[in-house]
Amino acid sequence: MTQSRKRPITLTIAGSDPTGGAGVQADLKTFAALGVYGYSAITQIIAQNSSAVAEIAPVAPAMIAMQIESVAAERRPDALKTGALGGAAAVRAIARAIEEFSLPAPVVDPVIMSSSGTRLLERAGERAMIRFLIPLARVITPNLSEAEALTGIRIDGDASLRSAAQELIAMGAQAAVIKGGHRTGSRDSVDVLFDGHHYVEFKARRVGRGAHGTGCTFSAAIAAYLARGMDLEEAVRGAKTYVTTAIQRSFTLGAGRPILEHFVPGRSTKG
Ligand code: PXL
Repeated sequence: MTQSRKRPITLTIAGSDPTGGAGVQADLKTFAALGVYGYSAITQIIAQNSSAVAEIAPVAPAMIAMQIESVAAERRPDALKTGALGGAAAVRAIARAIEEFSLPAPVVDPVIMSSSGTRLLERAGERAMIRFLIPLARVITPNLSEAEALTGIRIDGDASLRSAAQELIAMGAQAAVIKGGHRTGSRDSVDVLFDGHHYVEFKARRVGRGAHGTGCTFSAAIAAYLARGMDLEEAVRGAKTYVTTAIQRSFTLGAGRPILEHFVPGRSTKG
């Protein structure tokens, strides 16, 4: 047996989706598809399918922190992402664990609602995210409504979108990608990356019809590519391509929203 020191490891700190379409399960499939080893720390167990959330059982904040501590003690991950976190105490425990174990700056997917419309982060959790987690972020990846909720800026065009990105940097994130997938009136889905200096737009033809787990998969792919050593812009570009292909090949399980096909080719080379 060999101990693979070279194999990149990515950690997801997120909620469980038993369909496997979103949450921790989608993250682990994304990591596997993109050639990185996956660790996972579960924040809430969610009884749901691709149509609706039935019940949420939050994991105690100390237990979330202990999961992170256990895997980080084995070997420190090369990158990490956060997803649905539940409440303020969980957000705080996670931020504290990231600092205490000197983990890499996280890709923060500020999940507020499930794609079926149930709250996965309490309002106090939003405030805790602004106070404790956003200041640690390598990049934050809100959709339009999450960007509006976190910044209080109504996004109705390019200027206000850029203002919201600036506000997220002012909160302490190193970079922000605001996802334009939910923007209406365009044939394209345009994501805007701002690193405090430059704006970069990532455009893809709008595909699909509201697949389940696209945000989870996008942020997981960014983390996977960062773990493989890409710079942020390349990681975001690769993640956008990956998620677009996964949406194009999506399928349905039943009456609910489409499930992504995660096992599609990603970028094979560095940088
Ligand atoms: O896409 C947001 C999201 C995040 N995390 C979990 C989810 C969902 C959407 O349904 O189930 C666990």
